[in-house]
Amino acid sequence: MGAYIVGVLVPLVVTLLLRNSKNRKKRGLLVDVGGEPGFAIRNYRYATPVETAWEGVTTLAELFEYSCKKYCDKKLLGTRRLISREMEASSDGRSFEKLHLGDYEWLSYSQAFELVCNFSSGLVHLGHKREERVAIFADTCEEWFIALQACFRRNVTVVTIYASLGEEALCYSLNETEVTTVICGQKELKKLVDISGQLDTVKRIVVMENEIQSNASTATGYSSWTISSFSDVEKLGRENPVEPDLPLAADVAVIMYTSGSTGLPKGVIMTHRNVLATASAVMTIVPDLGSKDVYLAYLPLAHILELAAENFIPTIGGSIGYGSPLTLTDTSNKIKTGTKGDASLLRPTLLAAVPAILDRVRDGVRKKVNAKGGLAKKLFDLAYARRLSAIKGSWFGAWGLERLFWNFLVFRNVRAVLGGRIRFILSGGAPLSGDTQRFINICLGAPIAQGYGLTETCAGGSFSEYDDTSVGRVGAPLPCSYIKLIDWPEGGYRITDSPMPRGEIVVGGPNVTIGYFKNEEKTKEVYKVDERGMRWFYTGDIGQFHGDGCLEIIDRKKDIVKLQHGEYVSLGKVEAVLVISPYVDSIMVHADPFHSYCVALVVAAQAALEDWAAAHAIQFVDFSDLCIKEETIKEVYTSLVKAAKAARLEKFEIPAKIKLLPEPWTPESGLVTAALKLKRDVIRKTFSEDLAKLYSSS
Ligand SMILES: *[C@@H]1O[C@H](CO)[C@@H](O)[C@H](O)[C@H]1NC(C)=O
Ligand SMILES: *[C@@H]1O[C@H](CO)[C@@H](O)[C@H](O)[C@H]1NC(C)=O
Ligand SMILES: *[C@@H]1O[C@H](CO)[C@@H](O)[C@H](O)[C@H]1NC(C)=O
Ligand SMILES: CC(=O)N[C@H]1CO[C@H](CO)[C@@H](O)[C@@H]1O
Repeated sequence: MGAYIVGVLVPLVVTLLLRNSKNRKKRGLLVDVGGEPGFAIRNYRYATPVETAWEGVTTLAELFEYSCKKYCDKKLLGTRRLISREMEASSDGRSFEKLHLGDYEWLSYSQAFELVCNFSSGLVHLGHKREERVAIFADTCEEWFIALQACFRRNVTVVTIYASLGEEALCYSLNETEVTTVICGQKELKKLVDISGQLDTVKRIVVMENEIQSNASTATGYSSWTISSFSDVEKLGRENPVEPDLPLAADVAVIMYTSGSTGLPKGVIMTHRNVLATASAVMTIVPDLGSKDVYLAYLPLAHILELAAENFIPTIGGSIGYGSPLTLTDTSNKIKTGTKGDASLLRPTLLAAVPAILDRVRDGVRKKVNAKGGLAKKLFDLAYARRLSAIKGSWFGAWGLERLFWNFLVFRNVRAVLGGRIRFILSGGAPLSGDTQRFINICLGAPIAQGYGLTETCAGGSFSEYDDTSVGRVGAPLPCSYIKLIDWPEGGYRITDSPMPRGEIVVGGPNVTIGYFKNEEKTKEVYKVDERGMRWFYTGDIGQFHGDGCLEIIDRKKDIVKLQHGEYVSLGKVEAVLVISPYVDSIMVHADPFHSYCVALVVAAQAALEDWAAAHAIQFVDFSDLCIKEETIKEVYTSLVKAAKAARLEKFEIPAKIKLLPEPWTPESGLVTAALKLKRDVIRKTFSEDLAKLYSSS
């Protein structure tokens, strides 16, 4: 039982020796700021907000050129070549398209820089004037990055649009920004063709040839548009080079349309200074960055977290390998059986993720372990429990010999799923559950830094540091921002609350954007400049500051509804509790101020419910049929109440009625955002009849 000696005694000694170092490090300090009174915190290392981490660099165009000149022959951009598309039959007889992808092929910094300069010149010859805007509408890929940098070198503002955005929103954003050139993928071209009649300002389309995109028919016959291929534009520029026309720090780099959870999208205006401040700040969070770092890029570039990450990786001489959520691991949906996923091939060291993706990784690992059962499961559970207590004990304990032991014995296989070299994960876009954070943290052996920020603050906001092992918090303010809490008496949150000050989160600093494009009214409502010239953005989120200066998000103003008898229900809080039920895939709680109780729409977890039905010999035609059965609803409801009780929800917080839905909510269906956040208004509209029924049948 040598393993036990290593496993139990060594860490015990290490933990005892280090007990004293458990005093919490101060990560955020009080700061005196102007504007509305509140409780303001700054990063402990920087007294004033940081604007750039690179001397003499003030724009993203300069930053890219600076990096390329520094790292010439090192690898910058890597893309997998498509070998073939194949149809594969799954166990239930349906067939799916799978991709057979080759190795990563790399462009060096010098090569990438040359392509950027060429494409930039090509745009000029295509007839694109610098005061006109370009839209990039495509999945994340190498061409996206090159096109972005090319536009920056001509001081051309780039409009970004989520590839999963609906037609209406697409039309609206292209029209509002009077875009003349759209750079898109093949499948996005098809979408554009469908709405071509409504696009008054678009003159040119540049289509990426990226083979991984589906092979939609190339449009012809739209005489009003000039359609060129990406390589044509690059060639045009190569043969007719043009001097760059570089922007200044205050020029607009990007207008980013956020897939807002309500109504039409809003375009957030970001200057070079804004994005640079964010990239500088991210630099300070990740320890030991260097040219050995490899970043796996697969989140939408239309998301600020991804955009900032891809702009800062070149500055450390790192490499960016492209992938997609559907080809990420060996078992991803689109990967040909027996071939490698992006992560296991690239073996990245850094990864950005949204909670929904990490949740999937966690569920995948759990499923695998449970399926194995027996000794493997026992060993996993033991290892997990040991690591958990070590991490909770102290950070140093987390690094002991035992860690090496369990990593070798148990977690090595889990780590291999993402290539085995991950040393840091950035999570943003939505709050990550403490459970997932711990799980990924332990299984991958890599810290997860959880960030909080909005497109409006240009991802600036807060970030937890690599040596902070607590869960559920989003860290201290970034070096580029101040964070202030202000009273929201209506919702019952005050900065004088005990044990922690609570209130609406307001973010200030050079990272705060100018406002919404062509929407002064909305801009005035949520952005304010104080008497000292500092710009503040009112987030509408509710937070509390811990004693060490770290922020925790506890609520959202919009998601708090006052019921008929005056009790406040925080929809997000209740959902976070109920989603723990194994029968729940997604859930939306709905509260109506004219009723004294709330109700919920529950997207049922198919596998779990079918297992239950099989175990209880319940007959059903298909899953939809199972979801309307009285006994199914009862079973799910009982499990929700159990979760609610375990979390000590109040009676009025527990939905009185539920409706089970068989179809999952996906970004394509428009019911959730690309980051899988609920679009409450859309869901309410879509299921308005069901909601009405839930209330009427009481
Ligand atoms: C960049 O473009 C904007 C908008 O066309 C313009 O106002 C600004 O002066 C340009 N910047 C430089 C340095 O020419
Ligand atoms: C496009 O914008 C113009 C004004 O900029 C407006 O008059 C027109 O109705 C818009 N078209 C669509 C399809 O939204
Ligand atoms: C894909 O596009 C190419 C070039 O346009 C064409 O030759 C090929 O037949 C297409 N493949 C499929 C599967 O549609
Ligand atoms: C948009 C914005 O707030 N810009 C500010 C960025 O920070 C510098 C200096 O801190 C200010 O001069 C800008 O006004």
